[in-house]
Formats: sequence, C-alpha cells, structure tokens
Amino acid sequence: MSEETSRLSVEELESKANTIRQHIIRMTTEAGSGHPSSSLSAVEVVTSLFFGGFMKYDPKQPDWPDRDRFILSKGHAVPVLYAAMAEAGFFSVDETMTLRKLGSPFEGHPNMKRLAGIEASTGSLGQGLSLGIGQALGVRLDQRPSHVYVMIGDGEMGEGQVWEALATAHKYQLSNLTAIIDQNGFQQTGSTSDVLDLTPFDSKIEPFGWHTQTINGNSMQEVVSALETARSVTDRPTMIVSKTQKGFGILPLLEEEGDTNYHGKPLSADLAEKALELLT
Ligand SMILES: Cc1ncc(C[n+]2csc(CCOP(=O)(O)OP(=O)(O)O)c2C)c(N)n1
Ligand SMILES: [Mg+2]
Repeated sequence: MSEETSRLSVEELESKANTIRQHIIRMTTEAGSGHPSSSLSAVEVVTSLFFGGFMKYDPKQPDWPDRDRFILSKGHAVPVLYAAMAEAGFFSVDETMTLRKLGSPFEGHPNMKRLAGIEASTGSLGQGLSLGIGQALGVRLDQRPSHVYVMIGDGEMGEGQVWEALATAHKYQLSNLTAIIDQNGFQQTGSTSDVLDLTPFDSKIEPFGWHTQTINGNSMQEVVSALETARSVTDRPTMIVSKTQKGFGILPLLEEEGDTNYHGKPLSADLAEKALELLT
C-alpha cells in the first residue's frame, strides 16, 4: 500500500524511464495517432514522481483519501501517464495499447470518469493548475497529508488562466502544491520562442510568491534533487521549471525526419522499430 510506494535509485529510475519511453512509442504507433514527442519530454519528471518515492498512492485503491495527486494539465501527453500508471500496477501495459480505440477508457486525453486513478480530465489547455489548487485546498480542509503535483506545458503557459492560478495559489499559501513546467521549447505550431516567448519563467513566477527552481528536466538526478528541494519548502507553493527536449530519447530519428517538434504525430511502424532499437 502507500508506504511501500516505489523508491528507486537514480539508476533504476533511468531504466524505468526507458521502459516508459518504449510503452509510449508502442502505444501511439498502435493507435496511429497521439503525441509521442510531448510525452517523451516529460518522462523523467513523471517517472521520478511515481517511482522516486515522491508520490504516495495505492494502485489497488486509487481513491485512497490520503494519496498524493498528479494532474497532467498538458493532457495530450497522456501516454506518459498511462505508461507510468501501468508500470505502477493500476492496470496492465496491454490495456494501455487500446489507446484512442473506440470504447477504450485510454482516451487521447485523460478522462477521470472513464479511468480510475486519473485525477482530472484535462486537454483543454490552461485549466490544470486551477484544478490542482481546488484539490490542494480540498485536502487541506480535510486535513489530509496529500501533496498535489501539476504538470503544465510551456506553450500552455500562454493561457491567462494559468497566471490567475499562480496568483491564487500564493493567496492561499498552498505549500502542498508543486507545479512543473515542461519547457520543451515547442508548442503545436512551432517553437515557443516564435509563438509567444514567456521565458525566463522563474523570474516571472517568483514574484507571484512561489519558490522556483530551474533544472535540466531530462536529467534524472536533477529532477530527483529538485523534487526533494520542493518537498522541503513548507510555507508556499513550489514551481520547477523543467527544461527538456521534445522527443527526448529518440531525437536523432526526429532530426533525420527533419522535424524536432513532431507535434501530434505517431511514429510509423518502421520508425517505431528504429526508436525501440535506440531505446534498448
Ligand atoms: C485551450 C486549448 N487550445 C489549443 C489546444 C490545441 N493544442 C493541443 S497541444 C497544443 C500545444 C501545446 O504546447 P505545450 O503546452 O508546449 O505542450 P507540448 O506538446 O510542447 O508538450 C495545442 C495548442 C488545446 N488542447 N487547448
Ligand atoms: Mg511545449
């Protein structure tokens, strides 16, 4: 149960991350649609949360009241969440291979009404941090020890609602809330610096009253250290600006394809085979 939640070493986490990357590739290629590159950038953070001893959860009792919560605000990257949850024992890896198939609860965006363990239905970008604030307030009112983690995309940061949420979290001094920006440098139609450059994030978010850190989010060691630091902050919400690469793990292939954003495209069967070779 909760106390036995995995606490893998950095080396073991790296190996788990590799397995999760393989699931992501298989799932999206099998579906013939989805967002592998958006999922791949976030793997180290999601892996650390689920297996680095940070999140408490019980896959046999997904609604355990004292559990920690993870909200994937960039809901289109849900293959990374399905893969991690499958590895954690919420359901089988085989089941996740029904991704985006008619009738499958493994929808293209997380749906909390269809799949136990999903904490929020997301996909309409901009809403996850607000949902996380509601949950952080709720567990605090109930005097639960739960911590709420929210992952936001860097393109998603262009949504005004996120900035309203940043101000609100400070107002309520939500020390049980940690947000992570997956700063992979791209959004749907191009690089975030071309579309709307909001970097650097830390110097904008710190004045909102948040504890902030900026890290290499594809370095497992840095992710684990940042989550440890976040846990030690007890008087305000914490933000981790996680600088990543979209498609991390299979970038040489995306470079060959001439598209390092590769947004919303599954790999062809041939390319997926090469990707899996690269990851093994
Ligand atoms: C409100 C809203 N507007 C537009 C979209 C379409 N959309 C899906 S993914 C995406 C890009 C998101 O970029 P980012 O947040 O950086 O995530 P990444 O894919 O880079 O991880 C957009 C615009 C959406 N899902 N929701
Ligand atoms: Mg992005």
